[in-house]
Amino acid sequence: MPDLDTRARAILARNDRGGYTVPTAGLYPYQWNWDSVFAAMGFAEHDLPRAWAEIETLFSGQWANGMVPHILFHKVDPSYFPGPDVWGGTGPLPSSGISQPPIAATFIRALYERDRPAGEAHVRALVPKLCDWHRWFFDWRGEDGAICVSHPWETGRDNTPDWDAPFAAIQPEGIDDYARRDTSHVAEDERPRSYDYDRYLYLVKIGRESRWDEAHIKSASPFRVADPTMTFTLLRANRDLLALCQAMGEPNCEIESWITALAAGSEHLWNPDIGSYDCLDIRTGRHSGVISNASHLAWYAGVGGDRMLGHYDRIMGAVRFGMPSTDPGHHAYEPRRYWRGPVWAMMNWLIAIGLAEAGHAARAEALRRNTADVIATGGFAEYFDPRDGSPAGGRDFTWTAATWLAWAS
Ligand code: 2M8
Repeated sequence: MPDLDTRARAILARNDRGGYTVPTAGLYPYQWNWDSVFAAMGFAEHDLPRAWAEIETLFSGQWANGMVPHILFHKVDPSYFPGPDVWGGTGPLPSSGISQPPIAATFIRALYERDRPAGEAHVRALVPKLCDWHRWFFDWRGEDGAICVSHPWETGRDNTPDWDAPFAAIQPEGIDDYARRDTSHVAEDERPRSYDYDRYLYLVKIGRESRWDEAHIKSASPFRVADPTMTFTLLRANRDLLALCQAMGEPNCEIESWITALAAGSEHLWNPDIGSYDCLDIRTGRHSGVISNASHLAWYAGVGGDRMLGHYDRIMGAVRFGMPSTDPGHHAYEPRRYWRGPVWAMMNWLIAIGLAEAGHAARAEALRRNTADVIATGGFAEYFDPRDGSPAGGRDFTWTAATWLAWAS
């Protein structure tokens, strides 16, 4: 659809701040980690050098311990809270103190495959950085091969019902008064509740006050949850990183051992009570009992065979537009509230990559068409109501435009 193509390219151009894109003006005026990777794939459709620049700007914020932050605050903008002063990041650029789903290696590989000669120097420079970042996950987020988060924002699925039980155990004491900015851009009932924000800020305070001392956070924070988004994207990313190393003539057995550990660790996320992958609270040993869109990333990680197929077909059959971020059959499902129900186009893309690779080409293609329909219906919104495709959250959204250009269109 040429009109949508033009609009999508215009959104990328409008959100371009020179070397990096913002997810959308106003609501998110900084560079976000996984948003930038999707943005790069959108740019790659018409401007490959700009795609590489996006990734390189992201890695310019990498910390000495290997962590690649979830937000880089290139230019302070009061339209977003919490900003750099609240985070107190200790890296080379003003940044947050946590990371985000490590999808970069996978899509760096895809950029490289588009044009190997043009990509070679970029890949050579990025491979050691990717190795350092992936090692950081093992050092500080690994639990028996499953990858944990120290903050919900690290998964990118900020207010999924997966956090409801761990959050109920947190008393957010001693947080300063604060004023949210998100609800001045987006309707309150499409965003997390104040209850969640209090806990988000309490966890940021623990990190900031320790100067992001990961050993302290790992032992002292009340929140440590193993998560399918992180475990599955890192497993997949390591396979792609290994392929990049091999292409550069630098085979790396450390990565092979990570792959083995993550494949075994994925099993800890299998909840036999619901027959699905979900989150595992390391502090209590309890599963979340939530089937989310991240549960369906098992194919993307190449684990579990077709264990999720029954749930996949049931859930896609229950909504007009899928994949909802929470199973509509779950009591906490809210079709318009952010990560508690709405459809996220870029998650669909990741799910479809996995489906196609697992031999489910028809389902992958149906998901692509369904995603194209939801974008044609609701525009380039941040997320969509699974019932009617109506837009929710931010508008003119970078990753929705990029997902359109690189996959859905
Ligand atoms: C959302 O998260 C930020 C915090 O990181 C927020 O709500 O303030 C999430 O959807 C996350 O996955 C995404 O990367 C970010 C920017 O689009 O927004």
